[in-house]
Amino acid sequence: MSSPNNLECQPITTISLQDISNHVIKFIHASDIHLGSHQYENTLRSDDYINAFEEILAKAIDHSVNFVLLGGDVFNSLEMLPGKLTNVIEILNNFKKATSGEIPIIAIEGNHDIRRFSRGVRFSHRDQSWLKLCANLGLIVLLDADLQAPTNLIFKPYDFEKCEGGKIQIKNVVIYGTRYLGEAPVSTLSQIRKAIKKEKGKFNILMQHFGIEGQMANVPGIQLELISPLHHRVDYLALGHFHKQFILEDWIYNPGSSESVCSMDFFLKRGIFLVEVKGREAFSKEVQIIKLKNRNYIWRTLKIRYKFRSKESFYAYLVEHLKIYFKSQDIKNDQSRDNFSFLILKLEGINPFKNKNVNQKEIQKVLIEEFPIIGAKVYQKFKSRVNTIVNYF
Ligand SMILES: [Mn+2]
Repeated sequence: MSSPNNLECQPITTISLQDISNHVIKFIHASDIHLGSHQYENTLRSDDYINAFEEILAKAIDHSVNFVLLGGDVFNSLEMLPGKLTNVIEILNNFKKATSGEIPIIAIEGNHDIRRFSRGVRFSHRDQSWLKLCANLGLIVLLDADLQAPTNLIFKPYDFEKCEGGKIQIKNVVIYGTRYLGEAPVSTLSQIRKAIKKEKGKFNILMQHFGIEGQMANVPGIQLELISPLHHRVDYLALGHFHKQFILEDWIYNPGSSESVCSMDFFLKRGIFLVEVKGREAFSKEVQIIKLKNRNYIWRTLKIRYKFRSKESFYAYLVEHLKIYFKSQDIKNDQSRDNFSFLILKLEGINPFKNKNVNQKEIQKVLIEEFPIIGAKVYQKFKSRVNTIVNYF
């Protein structure tokens, strides 16, 4: 009884609007979230990674996207504190509820998700991950190919009961993905290329976890010309791995890590992409770069020119130097802890002590007590003894 009534009540305009919206697809592409990371063994800092993940999911809701892509290294390692994992599961559960399960999160495993080591044990296979757990709980779609299978079976459609598969179609977008395939998966890439179907009216996305040579100095990656053949079948290559953001040739996209995972990351361009694909057969694409809030950092270099009688006098000297800097930047102590920065302090020049080394942990404690920071990393780049002697003479 109710359904004919409903049909009668449905205005024609709704149908035509739906028809148009079918040809616009929006998604968020993020990567390298490194959940569970404990940068500099700092507990407060570990929440920043979880906050970044929450921010990404909030943006997915704000922009009413059709799906979210996570290009690997979603977790930092197999070692994860139960409390942090519970947080992540809760966030995923809440997201699923808030979106009535209509915004799937589609992920692949990066090298960090499937590390071979845990608690000093080396595994012979990389076959377990927290992402698998999330997929088995029905909270994400985890894509992986069966590279041993014949070409037409390499990417099986995602099976929501078995929680596995290598591809998933959402409207007219087909998303293919595999786990991390090593530093140089060149031969595997041609296998992947052959297994991807290029069909009229379908926009193909391939999710991979590798870097491209030359995009980060001294970090190995695949040569761009070896990836180019993929473009015949792939409209959008969704990468993860390099923590620095890059876009190449209008089809290769790497958002960079969501938070900085090592000190160098603080200086890199990083964020997420909000992508809109329009069209039925010929597609047009708009990619917006979104910068996440992220923890602020302060980088200071201090040259030590003389030796100190006691560690107390050295610490007092450090605090004095930094106080001047904090004052000059108008950074006040009374702000909320959410706004506290992370301090990276590089000590250069000569070792301030005659017969001992600087105690990192003690300095960190002094600095955290004195300044509005959540943590501090102190690098010591003192001249070697030989150099010091040369300087003195
Ligand atoms: Mn990573």
